Amino acid sequence: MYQLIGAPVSLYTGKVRSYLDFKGIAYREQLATPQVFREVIIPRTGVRYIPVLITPQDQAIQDSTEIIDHLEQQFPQLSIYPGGPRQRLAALLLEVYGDEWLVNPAMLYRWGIDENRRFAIAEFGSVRLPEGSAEEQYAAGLEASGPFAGALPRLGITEHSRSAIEHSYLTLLDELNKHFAEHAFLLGERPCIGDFGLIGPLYAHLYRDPASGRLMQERAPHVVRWVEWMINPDSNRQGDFLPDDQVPASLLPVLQRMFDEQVPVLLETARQLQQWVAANPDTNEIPRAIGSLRYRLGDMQEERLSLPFNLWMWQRPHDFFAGLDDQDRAAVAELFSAEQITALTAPLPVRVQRQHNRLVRG
Ligand SMILES: N[C@@H](CCC(=O)N[C@@H](CS)C(=O)NCC(=O)O)C(=O)O
Repeated sequence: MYQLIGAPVSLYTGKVRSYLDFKGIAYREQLATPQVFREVIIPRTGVRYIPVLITPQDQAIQDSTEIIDHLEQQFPQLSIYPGGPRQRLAALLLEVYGDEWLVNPAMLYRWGIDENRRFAIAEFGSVRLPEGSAEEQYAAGLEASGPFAGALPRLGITEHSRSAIEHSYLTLLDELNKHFAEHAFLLGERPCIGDFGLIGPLYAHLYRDPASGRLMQERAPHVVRWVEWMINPDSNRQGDFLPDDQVPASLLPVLQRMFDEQVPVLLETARQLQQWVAANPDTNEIPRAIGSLRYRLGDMQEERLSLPFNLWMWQRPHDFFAGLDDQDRAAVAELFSAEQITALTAPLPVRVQRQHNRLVRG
């Protein structure tokens, strides 16, 4: 049987769990306790990330996207990758948006609101010290969560950027609420890879942390309904993507938001990676951060680290578009603006790949 190593508080564990449940794949969930880190995660993957999937053949896979793509090959029925070029591209983009950008509101709301912060600390503690008393767990949670809470400024989540991140998130909730009032999932009656990208932050943090959950209930009940279908899939609800490669108009503002907020960061990261490679011609492994950049939300600007892993995710929609024939490109151009396509096709002079769970030059 498959084993999913992760934790209830973990964003990317939530993404994979939701996928396993949707597919009806039998698995056992194992809490990523310190002992499991020591005995399994670190020796088997060489890194300290969750989730990790252990397959029945005893393969250990880290990274939610690699796990899902591995399982898609084993369980091709009810594919989460739509066949049509427009739907497929929208799905791949929204996975990148959820995985690599909505982490910002997720982190801000978790660590920037006392009630959520206390809840999360207790939850971290229950993973670190499953048998401990509430006080022992809280103390352990304080220590275990330190690096996560401490990462906010490096992600550009500061007092200066706070209200712009809140505004962006609340507007996104309104946009998604309108969409999910009409559609079960992003692209119709079946979740796509984009739904699984969004569910990470929108479940583990923004639904499950108590103050964020109340906010979502009050402001965006259709988003709550979507989260609940994502985390508790009903085997009777196994429909299809919308016909004729349709991407509903209600998703266009969400895609535009990604192009406005996140894509400039991705393109600047690609530029910095080219410089980094020129300055480090003999180094194959790419560090987690290669410098810093200014990002913009509305008229707010703030500094954050440039994280080349983002480009590994961005290569997916980028390469998908690059591989389309003229007819499919024309179909995509009916949905995406010329500016969006220019951004999507901006060259990626340095390719990245993952090798033994580390990012290296491709
Ligand atoms: N891209 C990875 C990200 C995994 C990740 O960042 N997991 C978090 C927990 S949700 C973690 O383990 N962080 C540890 C760290 O950042 O050092 C994936 O999709 O699995």
